[in-house]
Amino acid sequence: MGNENSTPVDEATPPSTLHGRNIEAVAQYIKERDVKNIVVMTGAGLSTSAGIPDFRSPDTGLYANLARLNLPYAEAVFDIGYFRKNPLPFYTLAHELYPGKYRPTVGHSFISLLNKKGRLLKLFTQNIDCLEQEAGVPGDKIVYAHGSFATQRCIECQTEYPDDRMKEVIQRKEVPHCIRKSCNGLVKPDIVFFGEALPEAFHRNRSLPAKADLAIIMGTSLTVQPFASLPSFVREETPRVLINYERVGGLGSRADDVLLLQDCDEGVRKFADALGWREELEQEWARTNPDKGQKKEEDTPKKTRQEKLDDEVEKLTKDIDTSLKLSGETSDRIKADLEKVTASTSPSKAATSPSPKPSDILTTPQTTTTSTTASSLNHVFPHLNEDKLEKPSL
Ligand code: CNA
Repeated sequence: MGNENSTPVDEATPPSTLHGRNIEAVAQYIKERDVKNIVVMTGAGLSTSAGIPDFRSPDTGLYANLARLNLPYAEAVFDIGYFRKNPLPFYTLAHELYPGKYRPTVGHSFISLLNKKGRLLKLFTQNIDCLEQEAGVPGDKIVYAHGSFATQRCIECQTEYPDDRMKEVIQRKEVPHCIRKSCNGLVKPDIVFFGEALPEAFHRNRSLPAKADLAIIMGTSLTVQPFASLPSFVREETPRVLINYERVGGLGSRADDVLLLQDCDEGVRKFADALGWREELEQEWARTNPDKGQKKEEDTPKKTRQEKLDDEVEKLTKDIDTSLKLSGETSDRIKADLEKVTASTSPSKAATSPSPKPSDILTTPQTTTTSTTASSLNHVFPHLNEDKLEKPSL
């Protein structure tokens, strides 16, 4: 992250750009100045109300639950080395997370509405669920910082794989191979795995926050670099709005920062109320395939957010558990392969992820714990290690 001071600004300090440090003042600023260059930055928290668990939450996060399974370590599911040997766990997960299953949230629709009103400069998302596009945000307005399921290619010869075939293969829970018969390499969605570079689009666009007239940050812990630095490149006098359960990334330390420490959907509704856009927001959201997700919940007894996430995680872990019931022979082969992979693990990975002891691999079921690495997502994307970052030149 940038060298930004993270001390919350004194309540008595007057904002320099806004009339007040609240969402009504931000709405007033948008209207009075006819603000058109809004940059939005999002993370997993924007999609949790759609039923997609985040990765790291101690009990409901995917990693916490994957750790109970026979993977050598939970993050192996996104490890390119492991994927080459055993792509099945990833494809089981992909079957669950594949776009089209979940309904976008009101938060996603708020971003689409910003775009329809000609006020969205760019959306930077860390998410891989493509719900932004499903909500109506055009692809050219989105920077998928960690890639997405939108495209896929052979990991050997890089030949692109057709979208319709990918959908069919994932629905059948199969593993796709290169369309070039002579190659037959494994196909993988363009999601950033361990040891892979960030998409070129991220680097091309990462100076945009400095041109923004307003930044909105939603549903992210701002722990993954270099994404986490983006808000610090917003100009000092430019208002920044954080909508998140918790204060993150030094937001609140500037005079024109406005914090809505609450649910993303509630926060954007409050924002829309202040802008006088509430009805349009609800209409925008109503367009997002109401037969999926939330609609069904209206017909069934109401579950708490926690219960819904628990259900989703349990279903997912059961599916993966089933896929991973390996025969003794396969298990031995993978164990031997993994010992080789472990031996050749890159230094950044080794530094951030507890290396499984060969004797633990595929033999010792891991308990669900919040490891110390859970406080940072560097273990998810070790190549994003802060030390290795080039700062955007602004
Ligand atoms: P994170 O580190 O899990 O942080 C999520 C943040 O959102 C936390 O600060 C939570 O308190 C907050 N939060 C969770 N739910 C809500 C809510 N409903 N309203 C308000 N705040 C909420 O996730 P990040 O995105 O910061 O981490 C980056 C990783 C997670 C990226 O690489 C993603 O690819 C990855 N991820 C993506 C998805 C997805 O595509 N939907 C799901 C899980 C993980």
